[in-house]
Amino acid sequence: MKFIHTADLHLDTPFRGLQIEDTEILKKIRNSTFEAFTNIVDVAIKQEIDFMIIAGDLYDSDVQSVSAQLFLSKQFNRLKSEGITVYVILGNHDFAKSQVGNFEFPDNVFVFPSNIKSFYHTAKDGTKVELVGFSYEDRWITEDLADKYPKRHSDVDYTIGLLHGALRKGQSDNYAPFTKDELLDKGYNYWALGHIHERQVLNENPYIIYPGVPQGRSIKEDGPKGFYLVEADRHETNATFLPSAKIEWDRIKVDGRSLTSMSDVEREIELSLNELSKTVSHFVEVTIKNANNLPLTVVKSIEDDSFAGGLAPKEFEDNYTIVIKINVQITKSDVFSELDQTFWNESAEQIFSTENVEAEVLPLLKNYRFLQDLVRDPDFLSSLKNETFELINERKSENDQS
Ligand SMILES: [Mn+2]
Repeated sequence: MKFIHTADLHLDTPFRGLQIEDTEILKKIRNSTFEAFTNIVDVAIKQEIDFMIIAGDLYDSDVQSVSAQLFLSKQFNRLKSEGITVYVILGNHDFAKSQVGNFEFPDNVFVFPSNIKSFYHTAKDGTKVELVGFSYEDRWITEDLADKYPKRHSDVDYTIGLLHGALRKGQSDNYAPFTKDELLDKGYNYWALGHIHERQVLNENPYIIYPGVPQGRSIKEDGPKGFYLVEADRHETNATFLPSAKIEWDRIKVDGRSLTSMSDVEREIELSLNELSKTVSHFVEVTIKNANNLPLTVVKSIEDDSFAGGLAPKEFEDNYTIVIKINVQITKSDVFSELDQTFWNESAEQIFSTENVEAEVLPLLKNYRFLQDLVRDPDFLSSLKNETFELINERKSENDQS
């Protein structure tokens, strides 16, 4: 049998705060969460899957726009006409109380209630599947519901747990907290998770997967985004990640050591942009590292957003590449003001002395002799100092720009 596991569609994300004026491009951005789901439905139909799982957060806002509701109904109807069932749990963005008065979904769509429930599905190849899950009634769930999932029954071939939640951390566990062992303990064949927007495979046998968002919604959600196509029988499960995003957010790092002029910078950025795939659009944040040899006037004009704007957009048929931001990082000490520099020199001397590090760190390492030796190594001290300096520098340039 075949099924698709997706989550966190966040349909109709408003994409606020983007410094883009081109209305054509803005329109494409606002459409991207819809397009990504359309792509998933296309694959579902082409692959003739048995059912689709959506593990929460269909909508971005708890006030669901009519256009998002209509869109979803239309896509669900496309699946219905191909005989594909959809199993949905509601998450913390689309919790049940927020759905009152919404359009009803077509009858191939099963939404889990707020108490743990099982749906049963017989796949085209005869595999008997049990799907277990629950929906968020409200915005937060602090209770350990994972523990309350039933153990695997022997009268089905394949059991899937659906869960919108986060690994228990011990504090602010507001999203149906669970531990990996709790899930493994149930003996299920597959755990279809949602909530964490970055793709993660928490376990492989059996699979416990966060597919991540099908469409990245800001530079914080960078890299390829997609969903999982799963082929399985009672003995074996193969899960394949497939891309669905039409727009990819990318962070690109350029080594700036050899750059001494504006045209150097432009050429170097162009080169790295050319390496990006041409099959999707790219929104790129470029960081020029070690830009120590760039004249300060050039640094200033690069940090001015209009330079990034001047580099874009590049179009490849339907797709385009846009540089949305350029960061310049200078590792030389003169990026600090005189006062900061003096302060840094004084405090660094004090903090990264052998005596101080030994006094502060050694007690923490009393059971780890091999680490104690490392701490006493002068090379380690100086690299610790350099890395700290670089980190402060990075934070500082981030602060200056925000
Ligand atoms: Mn989400």
